[in-house]
This record gives sequence, structure tokens and C-alpha cells, in this order.
Amino acid sequence: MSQVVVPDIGDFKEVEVIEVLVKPGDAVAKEQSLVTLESDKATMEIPSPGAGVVKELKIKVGDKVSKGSPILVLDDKSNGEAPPEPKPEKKPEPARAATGSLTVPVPDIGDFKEVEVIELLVKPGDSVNKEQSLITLESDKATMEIPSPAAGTVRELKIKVGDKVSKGAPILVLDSREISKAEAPKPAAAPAAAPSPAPTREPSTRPVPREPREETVSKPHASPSVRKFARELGVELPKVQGSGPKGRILHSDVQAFVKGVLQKVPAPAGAKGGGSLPFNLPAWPEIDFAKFGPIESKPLSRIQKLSGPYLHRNWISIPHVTQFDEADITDLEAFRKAQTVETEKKGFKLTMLAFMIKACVTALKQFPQFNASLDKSGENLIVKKYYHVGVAVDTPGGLVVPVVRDSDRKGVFDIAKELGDISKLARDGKLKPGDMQGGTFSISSLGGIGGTAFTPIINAPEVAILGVSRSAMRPVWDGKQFAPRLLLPLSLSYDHRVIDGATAARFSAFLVSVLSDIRKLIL
Ligand code: CAO
Repeated sequence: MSQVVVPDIGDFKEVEVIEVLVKPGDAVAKEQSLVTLESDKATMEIPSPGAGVVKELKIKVGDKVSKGSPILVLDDKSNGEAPPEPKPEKKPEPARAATGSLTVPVPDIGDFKEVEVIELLVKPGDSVNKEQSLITLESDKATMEIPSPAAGTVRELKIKVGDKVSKGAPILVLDSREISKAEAPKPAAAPAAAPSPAPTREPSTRPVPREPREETVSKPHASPSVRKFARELGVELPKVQGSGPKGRILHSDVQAFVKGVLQKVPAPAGAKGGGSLPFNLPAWPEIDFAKFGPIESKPLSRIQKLSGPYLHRNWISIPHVTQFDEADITDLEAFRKAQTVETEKKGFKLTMLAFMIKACVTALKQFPQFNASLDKSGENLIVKKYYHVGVAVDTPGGLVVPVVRDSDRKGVFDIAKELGDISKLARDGKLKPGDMQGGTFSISSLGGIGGTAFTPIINAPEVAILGVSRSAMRPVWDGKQFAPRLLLPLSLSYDHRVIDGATAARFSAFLVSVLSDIRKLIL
């Protein structure tokens, strides 16, 4: 059993404990950081002098400690030695009195070797003052800045960010303005296993812990190990919100930041079960369905695989609202039936859908914001002066939406004929990509199949889609009595960013009025 104490931390006294990195019961390895201390000038982690199990903590966050203060009791498989102390500070030799150029080397940085240069704080041509920080070095236990031994102008840099340096490595060449007698550097704080000045023939330089510079006031506050962790993950610390004392960035803050970024990344278009979801939702469950009974696995069709991600995108990214209505198509149906004799002779089918397309064009002309798209910025509505109506067609391979171009310029018969042609092409898988592009509004008709209402998904970048369900004869009160009327259910889904509820209700009511009065349709 041994007591681990705060090692020599140079001149620093009453330094605050800002993080306790272990707890009783934790097994620690030799050199593992135990606590983080921070003064206004340095951040340092105190490493364990040996391996063992933490028996008891002697300090807590917020305590002020100095050299020799007990940190914890270690049940050591370790040798129980005190943490490595910095080498005794030796008085540096005074610098040469000289004017001219001098090469500034990395001073004695104690036990640290091959320490990474993480910042160059000056560049050639810069004039520097004595004690001004030149570079920042960072090991996994300490961050330290190397000050200039004299005032002068930087002539040449000898290192770059990423270089690994040890004591004596040249940093830069300085054209010194004057060097009289370099003062013996004031003793500076020594991070754990601290750097200390060593005799040198060069003007004395010594590392000091990061000093607050004006431009560093807003620099993130984090320990060396957290900085290293952030760097490994490519996290820019200024973007991380610190939750520690005085806004200090903790290891967990970096983790939370990364997690947040990952959750904001939209799921790839094809993301399905198991993939990352665009919201903070639980992962898709992976269930072994065979556990509950016999199963068969069938791949989705090519069209389903292609269109699924787009349907998903539209469903989650457009604020849909669906307006339901009913159109009295009794007269229209009588008219349609009367016409079918002729169209059948001509070899095509005249269904309600052809009339629907014409009625929609009439409504789109009346309400141009339905025949429109939002531009990419989402701030402008592109209103189209052409009327290309897409029609959802159910095919053995899946749903496709060919477009009836210039529906405003075609008669109902032409549209009916074209509908027959494109639905055949669709079912035979012979539509070309161009046949499905340029739509301004869509209709999805399930009337031939059944149902009373549904909520169609908008075919972006369009802003609305009309769902049509199966018409049915219903008793309607005409003011005196119930009369049998053929009612057609309509479901209008619209993009609420572009279309208000009242406007949608008006569009729907207008469409109902057009379908209910075939004269309006002809007009
Ligand atoms: N109410 C009552 N009957 C209707 C009707 C309606 N709203 N719409 C069509 N019908 C009748 C037709 O008159 C026809 O009757 P007959 O067999 O007596 O002639 C029958 O239903 C079949 O019509 P149809 O489906 O062949 O023709 P259509 O013009 O109505 O539709 C098409 C064409 C291509 C749109 C359709 O075949 C189709 O694929 N519909 C499915 C669209 C779809 O899947 N939408 C869902 C999208 S969301 O997943």
C-alpha cells in the first residue's frame, strides 16, 4: 500500500484539481493519469507512479493542492515509488551577449522526448519579444509553449506542425535585436514529469506551460489528453461545449459532440433497417422472424429499391397534410358511360381518370401555387406555366409515375387514349426515364381497386398530389329528400410549407365543384 502524492510541480502552489480520472476500485497502470491539475498557466495530468488498484482517494475536484499533497492510496502491485519528479532545476547559463542571429533550440523538457509540435505561433518576418511564445508542444500529459529567449525577428523556421522534437532540436533562427545578458529564466511550472531548464550554451530557453495570450482567451479549455483525443477524432475543440468547471472540455464532451454530429448526418438515401437514422431514433430492430414460424425472404423489386429511398425522403422531409373531400360525379359518370360506346369503338377505355386530369388542370390554373415547386434554397416558389400531370401506375415491378404532358392542351379523349398507352408501357416495363420527368402535379387513383380514402405521398419536387378512391352510390339529402348520388372520395396531400390549409380546402372544394358540374370541366 502506498500513498501517491503530488510531485514537484515547480513554482505552482495551491493548484486546483479539476478532474479526478480514477475512483476507488479502479485498476491503474503505471503512467496512467490520475488527476488533472490546472492553474491559470498550465494544465497537467499527474501520472501514476506504478500499477495497482486505487484504494482511497484523498482529494476531490475543486481541492487546491501543492507538491507533496496526498492524491490517493494505491494498493500497489507497484513499487510504491513517488511519481517521477522532475529533474532538479539547474541554473541555466547566461546567454551569450551578442547581437546577430541565434538558433533557438528546444530547451530541456524533462522526461519528454519526441514531443509533437502542434502549433507554430510565429512565422518568418515576425518580430518577437523576449518570452513571447514561439511554438506549442504537446505530449499526452502536458501542453507547453516555448518562449523566445530574446527579442528579435524570426528569420527562418526549422520545424513544422507535426514534427516530433526533443531537447536541443532547432526551432528557428532569430535575428536578435539585442541580447545583453539573458536573465536566468524565472522558474516556471513544470507539468508532471516536468520540463526544466538545463545548462545550455544557447541563450536560455525553457518551456513554460501555456500562457494565456490575448488571442487564446477564447481558446478551448481542455487537458492535453482531451486535446489529443479530439485531434485523433478530427474534432475542432472550439466547437465543443465544455461541461467541466469553468467551461472546461471533458473527454465526455468530445464524445457527446461526435455522437451529436453523427446523429445529424442524414441517413444515406438507401438507409433502411439497421442503418443510421436521421433522427435520434432507436435503431431498427433486428429480429430473427424464423424463431416465431416459417418464413421466406424475397428481395424488393428493382423499382421498389429505386423508389423507396425517394418516397422515404419525401415522407420525412415534406410536412404533409391531407385534405379529404367528396365530389358528386353522378352526372359526370352518366356522361362518361355515354361516351364509352364511342371510345370502345375507337379502341381505348374512357375511365374517370381522364376527367380527373382535366378537372385538376382547371383547378391548377385557378390555384397556381399547386402547380409549383420550391427552389433549392426553399425560399422561392417556382410556379410553372405548363401542366404535366403525373399518374401513379401500379405495375408488377412496382409503382411508376409517367407524365401526361401538356394536359391543358389535350382533350379528354386524347388523355384517355394516352393513359391507356402509358399504362401499358409502364406495365411492360418499357417507359423511358424522360416519360417520368417534368411532372407538375400527380394523381394517384386507387378507384379501380377500392377504399374510401388514403394519404398519398407528395412526389417531390411537386407540392401536391391528389388521391382518388372508389366512387360509391350514397344517399344525399337534397333539401327535401335523400337522393342516390355517386360520390367520389378525394384525398389531397399538400406541402404545408407552400400551401395553407385554407387554400388547400378551397382547391379541393373547387375541384369538387368542377367534377360535379361537367359544364365547368368543358370550360
Ligand atoms: N371509382 C370507381 N370505379 C373506378 C374508379 C373510381 N374512382 N376509377 C376507376 N374505376 C373503374 C374503371 O372505370 C374500370 O372499370 P371497368 O373495369 O368497369 O371498365 C376499373 O375501375 C379499372 O380501372 P383501371 O384501373 O383500369 O383504369 P383507371 O384509368 O382508373 O386507372 C391506372 C389507370 C393506371 C391509374 C390504374 O390502373 C392503376 O395502376 N392504379 C393504381 C395506382 C396506384 O397504385 N396508386 C397508388 C399510389 S400510392 O402507393
